[in-house]
Amino acid sequence: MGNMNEIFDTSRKTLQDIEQRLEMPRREFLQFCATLAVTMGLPAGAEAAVAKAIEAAKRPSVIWLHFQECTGCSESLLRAEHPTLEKLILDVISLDYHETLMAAAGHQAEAARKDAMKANKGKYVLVVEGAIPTKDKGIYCKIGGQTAIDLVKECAADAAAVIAIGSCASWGGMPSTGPNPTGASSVAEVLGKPVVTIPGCPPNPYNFLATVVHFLTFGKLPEVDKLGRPKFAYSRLIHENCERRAHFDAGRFAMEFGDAGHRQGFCLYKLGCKGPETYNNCSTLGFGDAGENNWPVGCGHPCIGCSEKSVGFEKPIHQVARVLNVAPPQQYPRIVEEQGKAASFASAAAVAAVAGAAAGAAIMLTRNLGLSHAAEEAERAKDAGGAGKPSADKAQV
Ligand code: FSX
Ligand code: SF4
Ligand code: F3S
Repeated sequence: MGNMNEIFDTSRKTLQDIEQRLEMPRREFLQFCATLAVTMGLPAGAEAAVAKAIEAAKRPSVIWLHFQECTGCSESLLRAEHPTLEKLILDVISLDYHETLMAAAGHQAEAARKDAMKANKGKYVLVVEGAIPTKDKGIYCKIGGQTAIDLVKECAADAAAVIAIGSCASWGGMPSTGPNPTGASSVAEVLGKPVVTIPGCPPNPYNFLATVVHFLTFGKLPEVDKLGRPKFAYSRLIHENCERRAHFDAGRFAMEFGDAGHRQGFCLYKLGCKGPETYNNCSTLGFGDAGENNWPVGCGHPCIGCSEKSVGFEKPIHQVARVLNVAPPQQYPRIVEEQGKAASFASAAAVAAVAGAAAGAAIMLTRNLGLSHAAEEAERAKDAGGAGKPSADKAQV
């Protein structure tokens, strides 16, 4: 894998081309490639391979279907600067069918989709946004006279890859919440086979872009977990890398919106933050280009677990989360660093003992959080003249 200098030295011409095509300075283009490489968790220097793939690859044809959703996924992609979607459409992917963005309508639009599918048979990427209603033979969502069920099956048949973008397409999302009158289902359920999923309501556009660019760079989709989520984005809990984690560990919590703790940026766990049971990279990546801390918790709102099935849109927003992992956050300094020699058995054992004690302490802390939360609730109910019913929101470990 090359590095930035190699790119500058050997590919000056192509970088100039790309500079003109994207109307962006090459430095910004390389920064964009570096951001995507970091998002994908690739080793240092990989941005060169990403840059080469973007400038050299034949733009893959992308067919983008919309079903039961709010179009927030497309909206969030439109907010992805460096480069803007418009430039990506022109340079990185060939977006041949997208109902919200295409100029064509009616029969013209249908013809564009069919033409693109025929011309790129077996090579196009199908992106699906939105859940698919399956009740009553799928009559609750029809496009051009076809049900969403038929449309997704037809388009998936000859696709090189299928990507479900957003929680709706990934696992049903908001349209599938009880009582789910339309039988809203995920793409994988309707196709009867696994697909790559980029959950989130909306998902971070960089996770989608990084997935597509991985496909361009390596000719295959990134490694995914058992739910089809790219591991580079969804293998860590939000809680593990949250900027408020030190407050959680120290027991400093906002108890109400606008109280002193909330104003001081304390942990939002007791306001129902679902970061401890939600796998996503929101706490490390942020959204859009509006600056630091641009994500729900960074803005002072608890994570609602929008990307996590059985959490987002299912658990009450103010119910406290299950704490799935009590290990210290990644950014905490490591106790044993590899510095050319292996740690001794004794030091490894000492570390394990300390880690065990820390985990135990954290479990106790978490249990106590649940108890203290329940006690506070009961106290408040008593003050308010209620029956003092203990809260059902007890943290479970
Ligand atoms: Fe909306 Fe997309 Fe949510 Fe769903 O995002 S932001 S309702 S995940 O399908 O448009
Ligand atoms: Fe951050 Fe929420 Fe975890 Fe608190 S509970 S540290 S706010 S993710
Ligand atoms: Fe959603 Fe929580 Fe991230 S609400 S956007 S998963 S911080």
